Amino acid sequence: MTNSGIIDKGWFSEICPMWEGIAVSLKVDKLLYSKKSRFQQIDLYQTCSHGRMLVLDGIIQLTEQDEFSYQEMMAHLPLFSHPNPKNVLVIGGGDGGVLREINRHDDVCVIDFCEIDEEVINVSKRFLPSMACGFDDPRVTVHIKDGAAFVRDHHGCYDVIIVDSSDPVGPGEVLFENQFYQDLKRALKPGGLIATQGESFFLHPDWVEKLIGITRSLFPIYAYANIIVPTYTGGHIGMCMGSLGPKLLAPARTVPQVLQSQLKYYSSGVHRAAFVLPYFVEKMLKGEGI
Ligand code: SPD
Repeated sequence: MTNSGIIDKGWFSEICPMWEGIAVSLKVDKLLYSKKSRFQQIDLYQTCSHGRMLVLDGIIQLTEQDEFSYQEMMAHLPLFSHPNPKNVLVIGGGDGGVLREINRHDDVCVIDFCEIDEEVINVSKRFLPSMACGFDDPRVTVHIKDGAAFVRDHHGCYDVIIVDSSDPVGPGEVLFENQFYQDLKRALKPGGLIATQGESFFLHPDWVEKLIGITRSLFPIYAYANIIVPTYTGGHIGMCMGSLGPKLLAPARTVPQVLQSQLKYYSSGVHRAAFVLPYFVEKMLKGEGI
């Protein structure tokens, strides 16, 4: 195994110690790009059935075929949970998919976008133009920086912070620590909220329990949402949310029809449904163990 994943008889398999003994495989046609950046191995495949696929350190980040579910939920669920989001920070997500979705919100005025690895942005602009299409929006400022350091230096600035991180192996590890969450809270304006990539309650309940525990200890309102993503191992991923005011479980505003018509996954019904969780996860939310 290399940190590019495994290729066998034309199939890419996502083998990772974080989900021992289970893997998603996609038949691939061509490796379009493969290079180690300062931070990680970046691979871009043409798959046979799911369009192009971005892989970082052997882990699938997205495929063109189903990326919309993750990117729409990571953007619209937190933004529609807030009554009036004007200032938004995105950490990670160098492919630009979450940014594309945020840009659909006309009322958002300032979007700070902080990504540690500029190469991911460059590769996405070159190979994933349908995702990396929002960097030139005049509201967007791109910061090539460590997200943890960036939030440490910003106090009381944002209505919504979205952390589109990779998994807690490699450069994303620090984004799963208590200190980072404390810094996120301090970077919020009064009434602000955060949404972070929250892993899978089937594959790593230990991580989910840790993230929920941190959020519960820091925020008066917290929640955990489920997102279906067929090409992530386990078929889904979660979003951890902490709020200084907004209630989270339902949209705080009507989703305008013009915006809704541009989406494939998010809707006000999906917003509410995402928080309906299996009983064992409900117990984790209450701190009653796994
Ligand atoms: N296990 C994969 C988690 C990947 C989360 N980030 C995806 C980036 C898409 N914008």
